[in-house]
Amino acid sequence: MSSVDTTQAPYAPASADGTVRYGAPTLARLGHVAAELLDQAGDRVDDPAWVALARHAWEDVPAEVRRTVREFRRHSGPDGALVLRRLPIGAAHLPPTPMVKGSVQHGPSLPAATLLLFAAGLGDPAAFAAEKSGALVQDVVPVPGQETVQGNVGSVELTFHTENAFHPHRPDYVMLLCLRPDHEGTAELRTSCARRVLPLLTPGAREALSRPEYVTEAPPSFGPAGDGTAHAVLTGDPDDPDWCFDEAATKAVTPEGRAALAELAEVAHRTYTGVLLRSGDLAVVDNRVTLHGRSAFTPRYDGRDRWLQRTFAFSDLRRSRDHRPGDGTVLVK
Ligand SMILES: O=C(O)CCC(=O)C(=O)O
Ligand SMILES: [Fe+2]
Repeated sequence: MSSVDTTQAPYAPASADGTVRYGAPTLARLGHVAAELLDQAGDRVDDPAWVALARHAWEDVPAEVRRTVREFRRHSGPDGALVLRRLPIGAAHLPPTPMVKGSVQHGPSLPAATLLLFAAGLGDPAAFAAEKSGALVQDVVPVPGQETVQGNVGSVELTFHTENAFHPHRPDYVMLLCLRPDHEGTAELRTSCARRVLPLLTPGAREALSRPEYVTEAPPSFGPAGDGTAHAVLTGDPDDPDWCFDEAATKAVTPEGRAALAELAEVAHRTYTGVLLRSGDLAVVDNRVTLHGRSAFTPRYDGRDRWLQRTFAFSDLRRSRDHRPGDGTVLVK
C-alpha cells in the first residue's frame, strides 16, 4: 500500500503546464474581494492606507488561493514560478495601453487591487525610487523608440535576469499581471529556474559560479556606478542554492567565471519555460531561484499593445528598513 507524504504534497493544483486554474466560484469570490477593496480606495494606489486594506482583505481571499500562495512561499517548486490563469480583472473595461517611459498605475483599479492583494499574500509590496518613481504598480509596456533597450520598455528579446540583481534588497517575488497580450499572441515570458539548470551544469561551472568572481552593474538611474563589489552567482546550500545573475549586466572577473557564465546562459536558453500570458493571467516569479526574460515581439503603438502590470513583493520587509525612510514602501538607495 502506498502512503502519502504530505510534506511533499503538490504546492498548488497545477496542471501539466505548471499553471493553476481555479474554478468559477473561487474566481468569483476572489473578484468580489478585489472589487470590495477597490470600492474602499482613495485616489492613489500608493496610499499606505490602501496597502493596509489590501493586507487585511487578503484574509478574505478564498482559502484555496491562499493555500496556493502559502505553499509557494514555503517552496516555489521545480520551476520557481507560479502562473494563476484568468483572474477577474475587468479586462473588458481597460483604457488604451500606455506608451510612455516610466508609466505607472497611479489611480486605483481592479488589476492594482489584485496585485496589492497578492503582494500581501506573498509578503509586502515595495519598489525602488530610481525605477518607475517607486510606484507599487508599474506598467510593463513597449515604448516607441525604445525597441532595442534591455529593459521592459523594449521589444527585442529581453535576456534572462534576476530582477534588480545588483541590489542587496532585490525583491523576493516579481509579479507580472497581464492586462492585454501582444497583437500576435507570441510574446512569451520566459523563466529559468536554478533547480532545473544546475543539475545540467558541469561540476567545474557550479564551483566557479559559487566563488565571488562576478560584478553586476546597477543601471544609471540608480546613481553613479558603485564600487562593483564582487559577488557569487550561486549562494546558500549547494543542493538548492539561490542564484543572482543578469545576462546583460553580470560580468565575470576571471576566465573560469566567464566560461561558467557562458555555460549557464547556454543551458538556460536551452531549457527555459515559456508562458504566453493572456488577459488576467498572473505570473509570480521566485526571484531567489528563478531568472526571467521575454521573447521579442512587434508592437504597433496603437493603444492595444501588450500591457503587463508589475509589483514586487518582499517576504521580510524589515530587512530593507534602512533603505526605506519612514518605514514606507519606497527603497531610496
Ligand atoms: O515583459 C515581460 O514579460 C517581462 C518584463 C520584465 O522582465 C520585467 O518587467 O521585470
Ligand atoms: Fe524583469
